[in-house]
Order: sequence, then structure tokens, then C-alpha cells
Amino acid sequence: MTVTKIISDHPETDPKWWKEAVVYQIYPASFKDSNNDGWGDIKGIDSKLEYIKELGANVIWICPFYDSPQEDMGYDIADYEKVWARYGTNDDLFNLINRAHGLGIKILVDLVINHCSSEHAWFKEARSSLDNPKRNWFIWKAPKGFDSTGKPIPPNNWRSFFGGSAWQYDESTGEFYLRLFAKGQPDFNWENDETRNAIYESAVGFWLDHGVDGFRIDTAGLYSKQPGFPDVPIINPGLDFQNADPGSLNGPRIHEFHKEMNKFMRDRVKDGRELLNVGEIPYGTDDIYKSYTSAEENEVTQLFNFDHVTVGRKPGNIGVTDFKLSEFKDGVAAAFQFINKTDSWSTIYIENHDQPRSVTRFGDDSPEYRQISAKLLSMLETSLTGTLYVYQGQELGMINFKDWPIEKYEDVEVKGMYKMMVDEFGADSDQVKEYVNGLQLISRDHARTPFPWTSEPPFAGFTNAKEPWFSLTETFQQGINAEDELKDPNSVFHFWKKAIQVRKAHKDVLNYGYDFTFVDHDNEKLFAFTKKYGEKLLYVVLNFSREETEFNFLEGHETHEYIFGNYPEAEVDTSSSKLKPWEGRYYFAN
Ligand code: ISL
Repeated sequence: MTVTKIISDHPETDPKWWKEAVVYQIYPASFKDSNNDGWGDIKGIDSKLEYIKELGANVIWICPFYDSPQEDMGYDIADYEKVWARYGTNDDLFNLINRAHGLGIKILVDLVINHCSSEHAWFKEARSSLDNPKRNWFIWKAPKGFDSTGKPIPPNNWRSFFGGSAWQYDESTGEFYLRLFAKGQPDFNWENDETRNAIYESAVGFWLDHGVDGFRIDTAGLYSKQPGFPDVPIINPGLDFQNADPGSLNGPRIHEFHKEMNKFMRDRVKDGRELLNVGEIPYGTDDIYKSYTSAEENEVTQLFNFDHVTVGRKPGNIGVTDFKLSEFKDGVAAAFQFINKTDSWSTIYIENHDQPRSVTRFGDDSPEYRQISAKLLSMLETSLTGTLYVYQGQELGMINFKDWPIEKYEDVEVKGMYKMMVDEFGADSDQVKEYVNGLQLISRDHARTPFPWTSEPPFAGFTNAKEPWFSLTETFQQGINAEDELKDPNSVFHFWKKAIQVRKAHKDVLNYGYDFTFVDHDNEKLFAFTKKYGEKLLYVVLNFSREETEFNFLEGHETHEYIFGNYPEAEVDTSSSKLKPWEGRYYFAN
């Protein structure tokens, strides 16, 4: 189906390839190992392009594959223009781009430019002396003073996302550098024109010249810091350092920087292709989200906010709380409500490499309900307005690993935050117990385990190495693997494939629908809403519980035409308003 019209008072319905894309996100370390060294690689990705195409995705976003010491799994880049040797060569990547394009699959690469690695040549130069010409490519500050033991005191109270101070002391020059993430991830000084231009040339221009179709822009809201680096408010009393967002997120020059970078991109592309640029811009108001994504402003085409994935988390990400379905609904809607009647656009996602498995977090990962709740989440995702993202393994209904001891986790965030909590509160404290329990639900590691291609032990067809870089989620032997899923016509994989087809077949109202309205918003079992496109009215009812749940057919409509659901059609009485456990249905109300 082609959508050619723009609904006059809904500029967001202006059709674009990047609005209709289905993006499959790949975590290269864990996707497929082609040379049996225990790490996934570019050739591994190449060998699975047909699998991705079969699912119905037409874009892949590959997480960082660049040269890196891997302190933060490649989000610490030592050379923007070089593939990390374990992942292969630049030629492997150029071949992948070509072959993907041949199959009709576009490529997004990760653009990590709030910071680089401390192993990047630019930072090595900068740290070599106080008067090195590249010194102010990064952010250096003198200690605030020295404590009674002679230890330098950081310039302010900003906390790193990975625990502890966001300032790293550099012994040899006697100053701190800012690093909002790991100690090997120094923040660039975006105030410096020369630095910005060098970043654009190396991290952006190089890959545009090699034909990529856009960028996933990491931490895209963090480049412009508050002048003077003031202390931030205390939201976690008891911790020495505090969430640095007020000093670093959506800062005064951020829009100027994005406009400049976007212009660089448009000037650089010579064949007229339009790019998909998706910014990671987590916490904001509707006005903030609009300001980044308005077509007229030429910054990013869409963004990932975190409103739904942070539901049920404590501020500062130090534990979990109970949450209500209605809070989750509000979070989900916040991803796209702001684009209604504007020239903005947004994204639909529920998993990525920083999130746990959605079936565990928002569905039901018991053997009885795993598949049906995974299908329900798929129906939620494929019915919403925005560009759709599916994270590797989501299409198999993968779930979190269970009961791993803290030593088995790999993530630099877990290690840093755990150390911080132990240092502040003591290893046996309630705070630390709560943090560790929370990890079972929200750790980033759940999404990062090697991909289960088969049920075969020990490593599920991911690798034949002696040891993979990270442990597998054990459930690959319980049917959660690609081979078993592909064989079973009722699998989560085949459901996702169907749901994507349904999304395409009714692309007007599913992909571009507007005027999203909750029905029975405060119902804590039912997630129900309507959406429109022209004369069409879509009614979606999703039972987010194990109990049979009722919904009401919409008043003032003669018929409700059943379109799609997650139970076999023979088992569904489409005229009944009772939903089975985790059942979902789409109707057109006529
Ligand atoms: O993942 C988070 C919480 O668990 C976030 O705070 C995350 O660190 C933040 O969204 C930024 O994420 C991005 O940049 C990081 C990198 O570690 C993440 O993997 C990446 O998605 C630093 O580059």
C-alpha cells in the first residue's frame, strides 16, 4: 500500500522512507561469530542478512564496531575510521554495506561523539601537556582543592552514569577531565569549533562517503554543557555525586550544534539520499522533543526518549519500584504523542542494548505465557505511530537470564555502580541488596548475551570457540532460539513477521495514524486506544494480564471489523468483549 497524501492538518503524515522503516538493531559482539574467536563480527552479520530480511526489517542499525579498547563495549572509540580488528576489516564493512543494499536493506551506524576513548590519538595528544594544541578539545578543570589525605577534590558534584565522580584526575598534568561515562570516555569540548569540525569529518563524513543511510546518534542531548559547570541538585541524598543531567542534558547550544552537524551531513551527501538520523535524547518535555525533531529545524529526524523504559526505576537508576500499567501506558504514549499535528516524527521501541528483555519487564516470562505475551508486545509495537525498531532476539521472545551472581555480569555500568554502592553503603547493606535485586530486572546485560541461533550446547550456534566473550542466556535449550522458532509456524518469530506485514498492509493508520486516544486509561489490565487516518478508526485492545479481561466496544459504531490478533483465529470469538490472558486484537470501527 502506498500512502501518498498528507492529511492537511497533520504534517507528520508526510510520507518518508525513514518513517516507514523497520529497523533491526544489531549488537555486533553478540550476533554471530564467523571465525570462532568468541566474538561476533561483521562477516557474521553478513551471513544473517537473509534472516533479517525474512523477518521483514529493511534497515539495520549496527552498534559500534569501531576500533576500541572496549571499556564500554565499543562506545569508547579510539578510531572512528577503522573497524575493530576482532570484528573484521573496513573492507568487510564496505562489503556488508554493498550486499545489504543489494538486498534492499539500508544501514545505520552508531555515532558516538559526546566522548571518544582515552586511547584516541586526539585525547592522547591532549593529555600529553597543559599547552598541547589539542588540550582544549576536551574539558579540563583544576581540582576544587585537596582533602585531608591530599586527594584532589573534583570540580563539582556531577556523577558519572557508571558511578562515582564524572571527573577523572590526570596525575601527570594535575587536572581533572570530564567523563560522563567510564574513565576511558573523555567528553569532547563541543565549544571548540575545530573539535566539532574534526568530529564531523572523521565520524560522520567518512561513513557517509562509504554509503551509510544514516546514524543512530548516541547521547545526542549531552554535547552542550551548562557554562561554569555548576553543581547539580541532590536527588540521591547519601551519595556524594548526583545525576549530572541538569548540567549536561539539553544545554544552551545543543540545537545550534545539531543544526550545524545536520548541515554538514546534507552538504556531504552527493547522491541526494535522505538520511535517517535518530538521536538518543532521553528525558524531556513535549516541547523539547519537538524542538529536536521538527522537519523545519533540520536537526534529527526522530528520537528515542526513555519515558516508557524508565517506568518502575528509581531516580539515578539505583533500583526498581512497582509500577502500574497506567504509568507504562503514559510512558509509551510519550514516545509519539508530541508529534501529533506537528512536522516532527518519532520512534517505537521497547528493547535495545541498554534495556532488559521486554517480555520479562513488561510481559510475562513464565513458560506458560512467554510466547503469548511476547506476541502481545509485538502487537503493541507494530500498531503505534513512529519508526519501528526491533532489537536482536526480541523477535524470538527472549527473556532475561535468571539468578546470576554479580560476578557474572559484564557491563561497565553494573561494575561501576555496584562498586559505588558498596563503597557508600557497605556490601551487606539493604541499598546494595536492593540494587543487586533490581539488576535481575533492568540490567543492560540481559540484552547483550550471545544470540541463540540453535538449541545446540554449549553455545547455541553463536560460536564454536572454547568460550564466547559473554555467557549465554540459558533458555536457548528451552526453545528460545532461532532454529526452533523458524520451524514452528506459531512461534514468536513468525508472529513478528506477520505483525510487520499487517503494519505494512495498513500502513496509513498503523504507521502514520494520528489522534491517539486512550480508552479506559485507568484500567490496570487493559491497554486500549484508538487512532485515526482519514476515515479509518483503529481500535486496539490489549490484555496485559493473566486473567480474562473485558473491554467495551466503541459506542456509536455499527461494526467492529476484526483485523488481527495473537490467538489462533479459530479460538477467537471476535464479537465477544472478553479477552483471554495476554490476548490482543486490532479492530476497525466502522
Ligand atoms: O543505559 C543507561 C542506563 O542503564 C543509560 O544511562 C545510558 O548510559 C545512556 O542512555 C547513554 O547510552 C548510550 O551511551 C553510553 C553507552 O554506554 C550506551 O550503551 C549507549 O546506548 C555511552 O556511550
